[in-house]
Amino acid sequence: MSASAVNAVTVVVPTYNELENIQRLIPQLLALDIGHATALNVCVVDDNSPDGTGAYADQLAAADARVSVVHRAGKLGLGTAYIAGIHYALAHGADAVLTMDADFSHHPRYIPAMVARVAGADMVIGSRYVPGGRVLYPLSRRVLSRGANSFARATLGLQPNDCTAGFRLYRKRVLESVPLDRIFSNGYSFLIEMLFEVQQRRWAVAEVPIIFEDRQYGQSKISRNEILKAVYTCIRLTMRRVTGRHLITNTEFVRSK
Ligand SMILES: Nc1nc2c(ncn2[C@@H]2O[C@H](COP(=O)(O)OP(=O)(O)OP(=O)(O)O)[C@@H](O)[C@H]2O)c(=O)[nH]1
Ligand SMILES: [Mg+2]
Repeated sequence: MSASAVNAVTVVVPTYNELENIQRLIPQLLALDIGHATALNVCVVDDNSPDGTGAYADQLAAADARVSVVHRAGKLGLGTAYIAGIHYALAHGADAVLTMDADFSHHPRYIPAMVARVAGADMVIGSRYVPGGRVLYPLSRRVLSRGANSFARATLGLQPNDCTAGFRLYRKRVLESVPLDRIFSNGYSFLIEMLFEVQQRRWAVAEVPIIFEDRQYGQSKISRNEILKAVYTCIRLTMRRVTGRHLITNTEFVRSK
């Protein structure tokens, strides 16, 4: 599928108790140079964080029209936070949506390269597992992450090297082609299921190397049973693959528009 540069990127940042991080992250995002022809907006999706992340994001939004905040009543999970942010971004003029963690594991310094790369692709992954990419994590987490990736790739035939990364840039047409509200997985499972849907539609997925660093501020929110959910997601999607349910491809989708 032919591609072109994107004009308006919205960075969706799901947050739960990330005050110290968004104080640093959002100014850095707003200061990024992603090319003069491309606008960058930020959408924080906050789940009523007890540490006041949502209220702080509101202050930033009042000071800069490029920032907006989606408030949800309580901790409803990362997967649905991505979906809420994606819906908001598409309804407000984005032609590409970038998702990232708030805790600097996904460093904003990689965003210009991701935006440049999407000019020749439909989706770009900020990838730990391509040459030039790395993970600065304790060994146990590295093993877990590698294991999850290998499992998802082996069971679902996913092609990218990093299938569980939340650092992703999607073109609008990709997001519109996927039934977002039917994806019920959360956390890592959401990321696997979303990539499965994208690959099923044969969108062109590129990877840009990133160095993934452990968070410096705040605490992890991903629970251990995410691992079980991710395994279940792979089994469920494998069943779907085996039963051969027909899904329209990207070209059919674009033609039908
Ligand atoms: N809105 C919202 N954001 C969430 C939720 N759970 C996690 N997040 C955010 O999603 C991002 C990823 O969560 P992390 O806790 O960093 O998960 P992780 O990177 O696997 O864990 P660490 O490596 O320990 O940081 C962060 O920006 C979180 O604040 C949630 O239920 N709702
Ligand atoms: Mg993190």
